[in-house]
Amino acid sequence: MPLYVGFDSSTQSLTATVIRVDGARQEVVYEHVLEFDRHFPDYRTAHGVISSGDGTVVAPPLMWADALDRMAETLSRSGLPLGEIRAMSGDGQQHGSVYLSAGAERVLQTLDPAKPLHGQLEGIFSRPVSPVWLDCSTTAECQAITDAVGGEVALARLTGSRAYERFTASQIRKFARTEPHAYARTERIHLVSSFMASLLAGRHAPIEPGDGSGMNLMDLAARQWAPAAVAATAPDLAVKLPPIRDSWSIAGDLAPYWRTRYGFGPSRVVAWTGDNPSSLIGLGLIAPGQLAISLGTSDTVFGPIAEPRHDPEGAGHVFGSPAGGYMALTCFANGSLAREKVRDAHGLDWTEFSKRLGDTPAGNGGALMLPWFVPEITPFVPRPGVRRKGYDAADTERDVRAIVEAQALAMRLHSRWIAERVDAIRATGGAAVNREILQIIADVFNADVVRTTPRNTASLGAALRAFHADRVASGDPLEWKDVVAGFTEPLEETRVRPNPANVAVYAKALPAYEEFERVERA
Ligand code: XUL
Repeated sequence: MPLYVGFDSSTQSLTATVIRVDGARQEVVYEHVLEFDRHFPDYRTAHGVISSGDGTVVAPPLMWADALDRMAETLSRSGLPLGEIRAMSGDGQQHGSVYLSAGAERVLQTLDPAKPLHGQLEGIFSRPVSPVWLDCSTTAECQAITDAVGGEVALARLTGSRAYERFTASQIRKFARTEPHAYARTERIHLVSSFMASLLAGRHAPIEPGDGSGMNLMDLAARQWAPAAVAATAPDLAVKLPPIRDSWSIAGDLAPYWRTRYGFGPSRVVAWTGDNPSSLIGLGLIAPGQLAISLGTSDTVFGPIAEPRHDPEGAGHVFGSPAGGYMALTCFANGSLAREKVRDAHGLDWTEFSKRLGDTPAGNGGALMLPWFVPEITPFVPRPGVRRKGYDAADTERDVRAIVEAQALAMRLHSRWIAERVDAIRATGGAAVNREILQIIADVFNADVVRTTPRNTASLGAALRAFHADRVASGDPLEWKDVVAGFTEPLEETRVRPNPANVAVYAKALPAYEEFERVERA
């Protein structure tokens, strides 16, 4: 009974998904979530991060390691036959970086299975915190890198994105400038994904092209480090970066620590990717023309594309797809936390929030909001501030509809470059359980919205990637469509169809929203 494990080390939690693939039978046999704030209060995070108010947002990498240790313990008590696990993989929140000192690999190789992980890892970090994707403190570094590489267009052509504050290159540059000694002591810079894979494998794991393309450092076409971008970022960076390997490469066998302490077998550890590329697989999006919307801490719109086409407005990204080829993505920082802020401001629960959406008309009588509760990535709005037009913030009905319509209109506006027309959108993330939100998305995009079995699509994608890579490594590769078959089909009962009258309303609202956004950003 072959089992495969996928982990999702996302902003707010660590999830594990275990799948069984047995001839014609495929099923998810286990899923478990550990929330960082709740299960690891000693690290004092809020929503998984620590913000210092000046745009700097970090998280303690030791907390992620601690969570992996706790998850392994939970798995060991689950009753699953751990010896049947053939391979494990995972994904991390994208862009975050982990800084390790010389000697870190030796520590990972020789962990004492009699003791928990966190006490043994304290010395391996040359920087105790990891900057994460919510950080927007590196505008000056972005400019310097852009200039050195020959401008925005040149950088976007080379790496898939213009310079972004949260992308790893500008974060590394800031660290090298503000803490030159700690930077000099850094032997290896990992992404969240490759750091977590290194813990499992007991050695430095590679970076793969899916997550590597979230750094402004990878040559997207060659799927290798881009020397011009590396040189523009920080001194001696080339020797500090892990190698880039195929997404299905094996980082090693599971390290003795995990086997002795928890009773795992000699499972293969497959390179980890980013949470969005992993969701792409977990949603079964393996061919161009498909589109997904993830309603999570950040909202993202993404889909596979055949060629590395670029967003003419420069607001989107092209990443490598872990299935080969490319994926396009646009990320909105004001996702579920912004929805929650409106919900809380009016003292509602989610059921009451949805009821307000159900009771109010499409188009909100012309009322509009720009939902910039925190600095926004798309469009780039470094100084947050919510704008309202045609209504008052105290108007609960209008405010609730305004936030959801604003988010859907912004997604449509800033994803036109990915797919001009879409027939069906796959919705995922926590808020995808809310049919009223999905109805507004269906009406704004004039497309059906469907869901797959509600579960964490990123960790499912990681388990499917482990399955795929294990078959490749065993010399018995499977086509991607056969890898995802049975796990990612849309659920017909979740289909939300566009309402033609509302589609017409939003066709008019879209240019009005675009203009409001343009004026307020000017
Ligand atoms: C994508 C992005 C976020 C993070 C966290 O570019 O910054 O979606 O991956 O989910």
